[in-house]
Amino acid sequence: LQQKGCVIWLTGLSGSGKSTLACAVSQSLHSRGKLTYILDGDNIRHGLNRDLSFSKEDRSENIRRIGEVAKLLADAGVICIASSISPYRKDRDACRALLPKGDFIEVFIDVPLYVCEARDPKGLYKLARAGKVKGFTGVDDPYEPPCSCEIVLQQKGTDSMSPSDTAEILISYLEKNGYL
Ligand code: GGZ
Repeated sequence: LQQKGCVIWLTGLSGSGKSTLACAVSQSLHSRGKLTYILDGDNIRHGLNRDLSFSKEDRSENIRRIGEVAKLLADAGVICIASSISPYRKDRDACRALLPKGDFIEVFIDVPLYVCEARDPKGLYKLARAGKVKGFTGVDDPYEPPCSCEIVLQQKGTDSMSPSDTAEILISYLEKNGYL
């Protein structure tokens, strides 16, 4: 196997477009013959992490486990794309510390809360505002943006970033840094 593994860590609010971007990057890498794997927070919470809630402690444990699995995949030469809110800086930094320098690529999907809330693809913001879902990130639970990360994808205003454009930014980063 000639491939060097790494972890692309997508962090951002619910509805910011993490899963869509993860799919776009993954497809683009497949078309280049690369092996990828998406660890999607929402999916993993149905299996490996189905015992975890959205409390601060359980979110940390969620991220810790995803970080450990991502590390295993990267060790095996896979380009692993982790996509979860991962609201706490400390938890993301702990995942970074599991990997050799350079192999953890943190990407902040910086979409304003009001835009995510307007999209509300699953109606969860609406439920959170109505008090029917408690502790929802951005509404009544914290999100700590990265202080320094490898890539910031910033959306200004309400025009959505195109997934193929943002995927291309990540692909270029991988190329420049010797992962492709
Ligand atoms: C945030 C929640 C919550 C609460 C359910 N807070 O947009 P989605 O629906 O598909 O993605 C969200 C997902 C978040 O799971 P993560 O594992 O990424 O979160 S964390 O990294 O904070 O552990 C959302 C849904 O689960 N969801 N309740 N209270 N998001």
